[in-house]
This record gives sequence, structure tokens and C-alpha cells, in this order.
Amino acid sequence: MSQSVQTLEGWYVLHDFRTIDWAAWKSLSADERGQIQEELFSLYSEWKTVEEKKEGSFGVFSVVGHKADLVFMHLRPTLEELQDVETSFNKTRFAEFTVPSYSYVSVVELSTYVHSDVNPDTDPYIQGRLKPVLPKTKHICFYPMNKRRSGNDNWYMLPMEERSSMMRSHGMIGRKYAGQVIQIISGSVGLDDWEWGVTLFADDPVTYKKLVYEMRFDEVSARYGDFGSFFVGNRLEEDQLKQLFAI
Ligand code: 76R
Repeated sequence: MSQSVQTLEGWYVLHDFRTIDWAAWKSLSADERGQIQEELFSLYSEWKTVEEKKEGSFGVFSVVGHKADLVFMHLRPTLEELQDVETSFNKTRFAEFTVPSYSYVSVVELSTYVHSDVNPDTDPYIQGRLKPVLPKTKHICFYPMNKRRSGNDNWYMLPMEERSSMMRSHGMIGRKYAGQVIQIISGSVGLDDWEWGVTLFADDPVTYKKLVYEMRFDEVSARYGDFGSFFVGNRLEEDQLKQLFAI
């Protein structure tokens, strides 16, 4: 049996994708739409407070294309708290005007393929990556992925050394994009349908294309990467959400 790799876990993550029922939304009076938004924004300000207290984080984004209209990304220390966030959204009146389109449950993960000597439980950099405040970039890109297990291309049968060396090469490519893309890798083995969620943040969406394309040529992605659906979106601050809701 190959040696597995130690992983560090941080906050739990929910990517909650919703499609807006525009016909129902448009049929409301302006007053009703206003009240419903007020209720939603009071929840939004609770999420903000949680983030300020460093007890979690969140981001709201529009999704471009037909896969969804909105994605709410939430991070919390426990799965129970994550569930509470989802349920309190579902109890809002606004939720009645949305249809769930996709969701993804995972936990922020750092693997130890690339070694460091620091104590992960106290190191501020590692702790900051495990319990991240979501970057306030203009765009988000999310997709789930697996490492392949088929025939001769079975990641999980490879010796530790080979996997480490491939992950080093992966990290080197990633590092070229420092300052342009921030990635949050969350593990979902045993939690959801894929093995990882990849969430990328950037101000220029073309950077997603360049980074993901460059990685396709790198062995760990070229030979061992299997990918799910890609979602790309635009960050919505309160004002932009209001604009989106305006009829
Ligand atoms: O944690 C670190 O930054 C150290 C190096 C590193 C690891 C261990 C790293 C760096 N990644 C790691 C692990 Mn990554 N990453 C992806 C994708 O589309 C694709 O081809 C793959 C999707 C992208 C775009 C990306 C970006 N990475 C992982 C793992 C866990 C693997 C395992 O345990 O087997 C996955 C699934 C994964 C996937 N990676 C980086 C990036 C970027 C931009 C970096 C550089 C980060 C930086 O140095 O700031």
C-alpha cells in the first residue's frame, strides 16, 4: 500500500448555488421586493459580523451562464454552524424565489507534500490559510475535481516520492500566478461527490484560463486530474446585489 499524505483541515465550506425565479420575483410589488431584500440584507450583515469576529467567512457572487444565478460561499468552524447558515437562508422569504441548482460541501485542506518546519497549530500563516477570510477579488471560479484511479493512471497507487515530486511541480506553476490568483483547496473525500473543491479568486478572469490551461500540461493535472463543472462569477457587494434585484 502506498503511504497516504497527512492533511491539515480548517473551516468547513459550503458552496450554495441558486437560480432566481425571475418570473415570480417580477410579479411582486416594489414594496414586497423591498421588504424581502431588507430581510436578506439583515442576514448579510450577520454574515459580515461573523467574518469580522473571525468566526467564519462568506462571499456572494453572481454566476455567469445558465448553471445558476448566484453562489453563496460560506465558511464555518463546524458542520453544524454551516448547516445553520444554510437553514437560515432557506427560511428567508427571498429563498422562496430561488431554486437550489448545485451545492458543494468540503473542508479547507492543506496537504503536507511540500514540507515546512513550522508548527501548523500555531503558525499564523498556516492558520490564516486554514481559516481564510475570502479574498475580495472581483471574480470567483469554482470546480470540483478528482485524482484519477484508472488502469495505469492511478494516483493512489503511486509511491509518496513520485506524488510529492509532481505536487512540487504543480506548486511551482501555481506560484507563477502569485498576486494574480488566490486558491482555496478544500477536501471533500467522504463529504461530497468529488475529492476536492477548487475555488480561485482573481480580479482578471482571463487569469483562470491561463492558470488552468498551464496546469493541464503539468503531469499531475494532465495524467491524473478529472474535473467536474466549472462555475465562474462576479463578486456582489450589497449595492451590486441591490442592482441585480432591481426591476
Ligand atoms: O499549499 C501550497 O500552496 C503548497 C503547494 C500546493 C499544494 C500542496 C499548491 C499550490 N496546490 C497544492 C495542492 Mn494546488 N491547485 C489545484 C488546481 O485545474 C487544475 O489542473 C487543478 C486545480 C489549481 C488551479 C491549483 C492552483 N492543488 C492541491 C491539491 C491537493 C492535491 C493532493 O493532496 O493530492 C489539489 C486538488 C490542487 C488543485 N495550487 C498551488 C494552485 C496555485 C495557484 C498554487 C500556488 C499557491 C501559492 O504558492 O500561492
